[in-house]
Amino acid sequence: MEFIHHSYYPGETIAAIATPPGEGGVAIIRISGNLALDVASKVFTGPIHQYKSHTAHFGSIFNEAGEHVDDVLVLVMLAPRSYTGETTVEIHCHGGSLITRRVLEAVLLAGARAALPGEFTFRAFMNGKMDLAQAEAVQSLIGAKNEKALDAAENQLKGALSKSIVSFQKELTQIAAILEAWVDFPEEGLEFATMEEICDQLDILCKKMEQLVATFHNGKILHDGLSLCLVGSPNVGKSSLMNALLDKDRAIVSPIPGTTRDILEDHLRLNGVHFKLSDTAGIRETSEGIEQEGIRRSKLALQQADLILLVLDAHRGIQEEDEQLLNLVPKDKTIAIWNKVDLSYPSLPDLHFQTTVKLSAKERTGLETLHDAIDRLIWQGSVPSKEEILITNIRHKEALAKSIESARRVQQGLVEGVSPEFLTIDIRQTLSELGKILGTNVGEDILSAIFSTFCIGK
Ligand SMILES: Nc1nc2c(ncn2[C@@H]2O[C@H](COP(=O)(O)OP(=O)(O)OP(=O)(O)O)[C@@H](O)[C@H]2O)c(=O)[nH]1
Ligand SMILES: [Mg+2]
Repeated sequence: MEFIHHSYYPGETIAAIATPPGEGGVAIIRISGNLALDVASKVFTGPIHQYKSHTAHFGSIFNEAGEHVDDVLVLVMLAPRSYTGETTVEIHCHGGSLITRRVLEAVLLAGARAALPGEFTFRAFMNGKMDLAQAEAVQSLIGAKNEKALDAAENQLKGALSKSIVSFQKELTQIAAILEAWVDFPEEGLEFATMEEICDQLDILCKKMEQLVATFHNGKILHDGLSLCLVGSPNVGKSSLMNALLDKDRAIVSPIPGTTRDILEDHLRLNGVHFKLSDTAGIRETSEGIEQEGIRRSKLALQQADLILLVLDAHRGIQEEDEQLLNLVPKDKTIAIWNKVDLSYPSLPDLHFQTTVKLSAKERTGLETLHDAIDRLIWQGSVPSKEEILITNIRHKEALAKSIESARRVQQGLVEGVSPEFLTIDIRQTLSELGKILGTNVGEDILSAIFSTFCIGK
């Protein structure tokens, strides 16, 4: 792996196209570093060094050979008032991919180095413009697939998560100081706080951290979305329901059992959550090779799904193939669906699922009830509010979990009368784990792993 650190010299001037590839109205080439103005002045016709910070100027770009490349708008942001904290020049040119590349080439020939993925945000982090949790929020913000994920990313970028981590650190630092005082001055140390007081304080702190970790369930749903898998025996109407949920004619529907063979996937958004919806081959005993393979894939998809929609035919009632499926699906993540209720049906047996929904995929009735049932099952009654601080990142979750573990060790140690010398080690450990979330105490490998997932130009 190429470590972003290896090519990092503070202030070195970097450049990249910041807008997505392809044609567009405008494209932006971003230049950041100590020599940003010098580099830009070599390619731009106006007196860049004389421009005030945060002003825009019209002019032309010429390349090294003196050829006119494009007429552009140039934006100057002087250090430290820029995204990276360094002097930054943005060139807004016409949005054709060829023009944009030519402008970038001219800028690189004028002395800038091509930026690595995420290098602008990396600079912002290195220059103290944002901590690591905020830098990661930039990526989540760009990648947010729904409104709730966007809210969570915005909160994180504004520093809501960072603030709670800092407040945990403050409290722990105080406790660490008291424990260290005990080590150095066993007599006077006890004047600062009693052991019971520290135990209580640690307990409250751990509970707060535990509450934050518990938001990861919801945070992950918002950040990554969920996989939702339609399963059932042949002909019960899985593909019809796929089409009804997507509100388009996505899958082939036919009265012949065994129509769907491959797994069909599509994206679905329900109440602000992103789902990967899969339609699968109807599961039954068969000797036909292709169908067997389809069924093998269905069973695999069923195991991997976050949520299962088990489709049953209300008109036909439960048959042996359905019985087998009813035993196969994990009940806690399955919604049972009686389909075809537009036809006549006998009284339906209780299947002992948390949720059972009656609908008609063909007539598209009862879908609202299914939406609500999905919502209830995923949020387990606690839909996150707009302001709630959510952990959406596994790295943060793990660091918090380790912090709690070592903080609880300190608490236990106090109860058992362990010498404070040993406890200070654990409390330092807690602080260091929390620091990882904000980006202190993290190694090059972690930084590289984080920033390499960014796009070039961000
Ligand atoms: N009356 C009625 N017919 C339905 C309904 N849903 C599906 N069907 C019919 O049932 C038949 C099978 O539907 P599909 O959606 O292809 O069923 P499937 O479960 O995907 O079947 P396989 O892919 O073969 O496993 C078709 O003739 C559909 O028109 C419904 O809600 N009501
Ligand atoms: Mg089908």
